[in-house]
Amino acid sequence: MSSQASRLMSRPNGPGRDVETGTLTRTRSKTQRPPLYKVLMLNDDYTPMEFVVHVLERFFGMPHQQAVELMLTVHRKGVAVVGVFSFEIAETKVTQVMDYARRNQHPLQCTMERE
Ligand code: TYC
Repeated sequence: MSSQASRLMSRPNGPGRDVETGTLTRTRSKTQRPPLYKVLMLNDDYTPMEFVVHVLERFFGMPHQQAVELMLTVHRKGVAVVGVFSFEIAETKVTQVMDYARRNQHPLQCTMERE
């Protein structure tokens, strides 16, 4: 059931005046946003730079030049956020990257954390 529907059901007389007490009633609608998750790429000493660039293009839809720059940020700093997603999408990205790295025998690590 939608949150709008449940709000209406919990206040069957609708916004306005309580039928018994005459009290004016109003419910404030606080819109809930789903939590977001950062996907992080970790540096290591063995994964080739070109492979990381390819991963950023393939799984994160990044243009080549942006992928090169972000790869170099990870290389220099040790870690960088490569995208922010809903839980399900972030989890899928992490799984795809980890599987792809493993299949290609690279130790590349990718994780997620709540924003
Ligand atoms: N440090 C790696 C190298 O010098 C390159 C690299 C960059 C590896 C980013 C992982 O997430 C990474 N070949």
